[in-house]
Amino acid sequence: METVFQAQISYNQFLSAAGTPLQALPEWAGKPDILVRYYRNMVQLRQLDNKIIALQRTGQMGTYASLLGAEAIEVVLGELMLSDDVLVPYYRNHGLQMLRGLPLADMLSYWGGDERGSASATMAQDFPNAVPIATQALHAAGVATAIKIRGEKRAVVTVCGDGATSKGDFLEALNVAGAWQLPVVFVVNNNQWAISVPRSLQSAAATLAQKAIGAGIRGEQVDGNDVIALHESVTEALKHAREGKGPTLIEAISYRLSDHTTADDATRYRSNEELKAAWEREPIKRLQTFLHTQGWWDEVQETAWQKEVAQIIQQGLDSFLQRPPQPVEDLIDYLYAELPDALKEQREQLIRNAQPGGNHHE
Ligand SMILES: Cc1ncc(C[n+]2csc(CCOP(=O)(O)OP(=O)(O)O)c2C)c(N)n1
Ligand SMILES: [Mg+2]
Repeated sequence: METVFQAQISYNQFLSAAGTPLQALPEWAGKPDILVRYYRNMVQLRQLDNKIIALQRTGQMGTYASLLGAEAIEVVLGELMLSDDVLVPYYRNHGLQMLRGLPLADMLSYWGGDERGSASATMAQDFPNAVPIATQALHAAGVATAIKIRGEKRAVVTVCGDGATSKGDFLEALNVAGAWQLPVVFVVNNNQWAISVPRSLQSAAATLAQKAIGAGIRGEQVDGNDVIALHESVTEALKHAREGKGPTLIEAISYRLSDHTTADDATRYRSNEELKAAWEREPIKRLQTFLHTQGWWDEVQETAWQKEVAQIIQQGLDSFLQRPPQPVEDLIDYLYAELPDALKEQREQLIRNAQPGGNHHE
């Protein structure tokens, strides 16, 4: 018998969990600018994440999907995607959306249940969050098809979770992206859990990256807590896409340090030991250690930045909390070009009920 095909999946890592280089670093990492920006952005996202959870716990925010542990993926994609590229995000990409210009108050509006948060002017090219699992992968393939037909040099980036890679939509998107050589980058945030389903039960495949092989596209694994490794992999994948050299699947190994959302309690299905071990590998501490060692960041800068971030967050929060409520008829107004009669009646009822003294039990 002869071997007709062989494949390998590589794993990319530069910084150990302890923040020490494991191999020679790329040239750009020999200077502080990008790495310090990564650090500052990650710190900002983490403080914001804590704040939003506190708001939810005090009844001022809707159900929220934390991005605790995914900060590195967010900041690297935010840095490397160009404004002309298109982001087709899922519900754990609000850090990335903000780095692409979504104002904090709009982001908070979305999570507060106000869809005006998805209609921000800065999101003219990007898609709104996909909550239905893996559907965004197909949307991304569609956008990439349009870009290819027009002959533009733009990349589409779509992100999903480990659980999403089991969905038909994801595999169909990979397949068409390979068949048509589309300018798209699929990033899998493999945070080891899909609500209460662990990665070990999700798929018998040794890596999720190898799903790329079946579709005939590039696929690799990268340490999703290591900004340097992510930067290298994403740079290469975006270059391929923009130059018409086809799609890439990047499996970023991370860990969901939070509950699935604020509606979940992860202590019911995963061990404290596992969580504790994951905190040893998280992305911020290791970069902080590296920056300290290089002399590029110190305690004084840390304190000043934490304080500045608190102010930025408070400003965004104030403008979110002061935003006049959405007109109640918005619930219906964007569903049809021509409103059916039954909904016309409901719309009037809604408006009447929303007025002070309206009969809320009608
Ligand atoms: C089509 C569909 N099925 C089920 C759900 C319910 N659901 C919401 S999140 C989730 C798990 C997703 O896990 P993963 O893809 O690993 O992403 P993560 O939330 O861990 O980032 C499920 C099943 C959904 N939103 N959409
Ligand atoms: Mg997951």
